[in-house]
Amino acid sequence: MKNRSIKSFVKPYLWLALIAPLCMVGEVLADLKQPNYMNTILKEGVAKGDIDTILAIALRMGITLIIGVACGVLCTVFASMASQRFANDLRVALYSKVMQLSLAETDDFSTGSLVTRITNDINTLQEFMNMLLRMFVRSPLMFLGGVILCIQIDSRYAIIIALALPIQLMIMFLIVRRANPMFKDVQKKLDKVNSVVQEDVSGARVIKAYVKEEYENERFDNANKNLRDTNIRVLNLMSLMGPFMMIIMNIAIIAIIYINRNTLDINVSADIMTAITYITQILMSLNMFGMMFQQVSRALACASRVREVLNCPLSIESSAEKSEDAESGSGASVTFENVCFRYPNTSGNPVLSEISLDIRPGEFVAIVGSTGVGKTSLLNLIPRFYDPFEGKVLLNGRDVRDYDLEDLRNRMGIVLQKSELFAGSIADNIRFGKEDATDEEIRKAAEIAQATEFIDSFLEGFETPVSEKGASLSGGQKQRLSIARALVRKPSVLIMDDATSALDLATEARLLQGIHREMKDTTLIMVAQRIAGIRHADRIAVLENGRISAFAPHDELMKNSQCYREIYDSQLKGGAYLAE
Ligand code: TTP
Ligand code: MG
Repeated sequence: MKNRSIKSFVKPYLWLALIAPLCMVGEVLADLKQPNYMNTILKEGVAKGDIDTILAIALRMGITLIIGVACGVLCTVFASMASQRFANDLRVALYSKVMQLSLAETDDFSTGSLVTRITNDINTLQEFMNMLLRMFVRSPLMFLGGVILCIQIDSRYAIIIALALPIQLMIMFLIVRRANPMFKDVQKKLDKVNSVVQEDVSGARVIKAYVKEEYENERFDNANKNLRDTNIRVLNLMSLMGPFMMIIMNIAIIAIIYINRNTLDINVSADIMTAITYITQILMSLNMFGMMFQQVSRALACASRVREVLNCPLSIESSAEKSEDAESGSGASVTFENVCFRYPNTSGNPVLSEISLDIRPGEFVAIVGSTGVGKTSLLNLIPRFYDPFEGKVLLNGRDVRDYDLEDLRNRMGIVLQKSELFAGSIADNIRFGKEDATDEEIRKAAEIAQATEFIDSFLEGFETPVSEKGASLSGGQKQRLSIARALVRKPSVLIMDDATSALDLATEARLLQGIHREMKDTTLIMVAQRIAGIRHADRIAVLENGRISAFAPHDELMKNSQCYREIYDSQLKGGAYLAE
């Protein structure tokens, strides 16, 4: 995938982005003209008591005002259209990139930070663009226009401006320089707040179980306080700008009056008023510069964060080619050739070393081993959740890296160790495995997964709503739905990671019989803790210290593998499972 700059997202709306500043020019010209009219009213009208002139100029003032306001409204409309559309496109692109990220990258960014980037950071960019199209045009124009028109009234005012500007600029520079790093900090603190919220909301059950509300509240409070304090510090700093401007402005007014101290009549007063208005405009627009710098530094911080995700290289990339061989339904062979694997950004002993396995199409292979030995990691390599750093994984004799990623994963039914369901009905959740599955297929998959019994006991059957993350179902029910979701796609390879742990032995046995009967051709790779369920597997791989120590049918392993025998003894002879 080629890298995209943030600028490229502005391109489609360039014409909107050009019209908006043009309208702003109109508004500024109108605003600059007003003090001039005021001056004429005072000099020609009020001083000479000429009501007609007053009315005529007032009318022109009114018209100019209307034109100004109209230009202003149009500018706002175009600027909003451009910035909202730009932000929308960027958000969509960033979201789809986040969906593409490999697990290694999502782990790295953290969920909270990804959410902040998609929401808050892009919002900031949107506000910035809006401001860019309006204030960034308004301030310099106001400034220039004000300076020129003010000096036109009396060239001596140039001295006042020349004295006031450097002081104001200096103050602004000092403030902005201190504020800049704080903005980066604010975004980071926001990440933290989002991370805590995310973790706590999704882990609410555990928090309640351990009565950790207080502790978690504190953790959230801390994150939140941090954010608040940083925000307040920045705002305090920025708010210094206003009072400073007022002081400078008042000194400037005194200076103007001082220059005119000997000739204070109505004509001069009119000039003074106009000059004060212009000076105010000049200083105000200068103040806006300050705000703009602030926005620029905020936007830069956010842009770099968005870019980081947008152009993050994918560690798992799809190979372009689609392969036509073997339609789903018929089993596929899975081969591990000397695979070594360790998680990205970790060091030390690899999780898996020199794994070689040759799983035939349609075979039922079980993987056993003590907890934490790397069973899940081994399965993760087949759908390319991660890539091995040495060796190859092959599907139907072809390196999984040579498959189109979507095609590769579509050939598999994967039941993860932790069941994840989504909000929706039971049928929706099963249909997640195959979008166009008929009701018939869904029921069939549920039947094999031994789920119909409990589904039918619900009043609404397959239409029973499942709450977020499947919270409304029992662990075993969730597992069976996850299995049905994998079965409905009639995969070539069915991967089950300890997916029957919450089922009793009899249900597990019926499930495996069902799969064996209905999906004879499917290759089944199953991690299990309990030997009772998998003793009839064609072959069983024993994983020890990240290596395969034996790979044979049950009877043979009983004779040859000490590790296997130990597991068997601990479970059966020890009386842990009396079902045998
Ligand atoms: P797993 O492969 O998860 O071990 P397992 O599936 O055999 O364990 P269980 O029976 O409990 O399900 O983990 C192997 C090692 O890899 C373990 O030390 C933890 C580590 N690991 C990571 O560092 N990152 C990961 O994302 C995972 C899944 C594991
Ligand atoms: Mg596991």
